[in-house]
Amino acid sequence: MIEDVFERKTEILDPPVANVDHLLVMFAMEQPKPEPFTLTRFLVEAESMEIPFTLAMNKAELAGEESLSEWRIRLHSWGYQPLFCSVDNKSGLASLEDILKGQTTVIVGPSGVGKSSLINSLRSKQRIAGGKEINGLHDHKNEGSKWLGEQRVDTVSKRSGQGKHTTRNVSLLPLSEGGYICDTPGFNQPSLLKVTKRSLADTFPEIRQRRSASEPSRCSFNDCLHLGEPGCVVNADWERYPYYFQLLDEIKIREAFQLRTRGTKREQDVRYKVGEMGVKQAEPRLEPKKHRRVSRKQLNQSILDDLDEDLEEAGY
Ligand SMILES: Nc1nc2c(ncn2[C@@H]2O[C@H](COP(=O)(O)OP(=O)(O)OP(=O)(O)O)[C@@H](O)[C@H]2O)c(=O)[nH]1
Ligand SMILES: [Mg+2]
Ligand SMILES: [Zn+2]
Repeated sequence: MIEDVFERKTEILDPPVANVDHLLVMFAMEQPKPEPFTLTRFLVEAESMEIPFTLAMNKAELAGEESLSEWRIRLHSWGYQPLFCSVDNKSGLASLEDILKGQTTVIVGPSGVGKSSLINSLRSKQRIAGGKEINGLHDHKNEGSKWLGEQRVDTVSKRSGQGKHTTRNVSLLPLSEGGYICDTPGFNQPSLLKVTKRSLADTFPEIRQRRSASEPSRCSFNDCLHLGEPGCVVNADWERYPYYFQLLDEIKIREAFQLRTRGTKREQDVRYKVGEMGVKQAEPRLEPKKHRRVSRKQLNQSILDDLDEDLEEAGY
């Protein structure tokens, strides 16, 4: 039953949730190990939401001191100060609790990193409290188990070290210190739908930093994409430059594709193909039958022919 509808002030897309104050991007130090390109995708997505976010690296107790310090330095060079934590030995949880209280947070990250485990751990206090009244909200008797129950967690796969996609739904849960946390199913490929080829550069702290360091000169061209244009102040001398390049490529293809086919916005319309020498290449995901049957009726045939030609020329 819908009881009230609030004005939409903020919105995130993956998963679709409105009126969020804060995003918690969670990865694990081990099981599964952080994959730098996937982590970059999550960071780019978080930056593009225009909502404050925190990066937490869980399962810190499984990683050696050396690996922790390597990742701390590495992420610092990307422009981030992650919070290392462990749901298992409770380190870092007090700081996280502090950050989360009083806000509505959505937690995102790959499957198996411990999102639901963290939520259970943070909410375990209020479960003991019995559930008569939490944060001024009455616990309706028949809702009690859902509102207060634990989120299901499961071990990561022994073979792959990846999570098993345990959480299937998005659910909003009250925190004992006030505020809400939204548990979400783990996934690996944020869609980056709010990012355009022009705005991508702003989602990389390394580029922002190089541009502001060169004030007031900046890049010679206003529409510089920092791909080695003359007078560009952003060099290629930073670790994630290849990722910037790869994401730009992907977004360019998506934009061209969206422009031509209109109305394919929520489709996963880019996929990766491993090409020569193992270099990954983005290409539009064409679902020939499904896509064409609808489109041919609606779209001018010549537009589709153009698209085919362009793709052919580009070698797809
Ligand atoms: N060693 C260790 N294991 C942890 C820690 N936190 C969570 N786990 C374990 O990691 C596994 C996955 O935890 P979940 O909470 O289900 O992970 P999730 O991120 O919610 O996964 P999805 O729901 O699939 O997205 C479980 O076996 C947890 O017990 C931690 O700090 N250290
Ligand atoms: Mg979960
Ligand atoms: Zn530039």
